[in-house]
Amino acid sequence: MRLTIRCHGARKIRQTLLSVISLAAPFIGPALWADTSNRIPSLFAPESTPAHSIFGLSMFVLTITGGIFLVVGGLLAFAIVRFRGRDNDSSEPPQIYGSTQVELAWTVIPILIVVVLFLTTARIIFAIQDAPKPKDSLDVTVVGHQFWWEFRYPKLGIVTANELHVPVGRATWLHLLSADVDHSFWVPQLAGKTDLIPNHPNDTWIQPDRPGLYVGQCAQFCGVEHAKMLLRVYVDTPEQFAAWVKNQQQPGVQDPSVAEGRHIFETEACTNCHTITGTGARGTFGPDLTHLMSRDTLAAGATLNTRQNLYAWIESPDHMKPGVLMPAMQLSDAQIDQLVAYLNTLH
Ligand code: HEC
Ligand SMILES: [Cu+2]
Repeated sequence: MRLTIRCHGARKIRQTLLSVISLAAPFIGPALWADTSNRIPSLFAPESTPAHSIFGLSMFVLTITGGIFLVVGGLLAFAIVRFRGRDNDSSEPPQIYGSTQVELAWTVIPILIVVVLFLTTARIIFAIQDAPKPKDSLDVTVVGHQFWWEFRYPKLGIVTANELHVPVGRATWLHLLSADVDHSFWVPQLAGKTDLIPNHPNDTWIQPDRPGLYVGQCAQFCGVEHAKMLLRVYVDTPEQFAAWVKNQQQPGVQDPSVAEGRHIFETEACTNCHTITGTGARGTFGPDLTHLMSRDTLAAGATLNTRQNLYAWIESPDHMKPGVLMPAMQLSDAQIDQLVAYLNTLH
């Protein structure tokens, strides 16, 4: 080993390090810690049972790897400064060939560290996977579609889309399926990622501690609109949840003042892809629209559910979500107006 690094002094290194840190800080800081509200999908603010143990494990791994970084970086910096080439010294440093002690140390210590990391990770994975399902847990079947989420509550007779409602403090068991390609269910504050794979059902579960809105995202690339396949989980108080269930179980309303719009809906191809209970529409290719107005967003979080956005969506879905699998239906402005008036009654 021969050290020939010529360095113009520790001052220069210190200056460079300081400028790198001060440049990176504004980006790293807010991304990891600034957020304590629950609107950012942050791994560092767990609010549900499996997410707590995943957070604990990440902290443990970060501490160990951070310690390794400090030791290795410290020794490296020390060697660079202490053994740097000096201007008045052109002699060759001592040449050392092999050292059983050092080689044993840098083989055995990393093996021990890897074994510890492996065992802790395996223990947490199995504890989450093998957790017994509580008797009072809520069952939800999640079906991934290009590019939206279908949520079915088989025991409650509810079908909805993109916005999952669950009660606080109770376990919700999620049975994950896919209608087309691979997707992945990921709400970082609630649980780890679990993939939705065609013909291979997976299960995961959440037991949130606090009511609120928790956001997530499809975490497996599934096509052109993967980025706009967002997830919203509403953790409701038991009363809110009961009221939500009661509303979802109602059949679609039949408001005679919007009969025109309903007629357009029923005679255009909308019915091939969408369901509205209480009408002839039974399609399952797109989201169930029976209680469309009970949702805050449209098209898997792509935009807010407002009258203008609904109009723009029906006029040209591709405009809002390029590559989406709902076609523009070539309707007149008056027809879209009537359709939107009808959809606005679906609470
Ligand atoms: C070929 C099938 C198809 C047809 C026909 C179709 N849609 Fe869609 N629709 C979809 C799909 C798929 C989505 C989900 C798009 C996404 O989020 O990626 C969707 C989404 C929607 C949404 C947003 C729902 C939500 O909860 O986010 C509305 C509203 C809607 N469609 C209304 C209509 C109306 C009104 C018509 C008739 C004029 C219609 N659709 C015709 C397939 C279709
Ligand atoms: Cu995706």
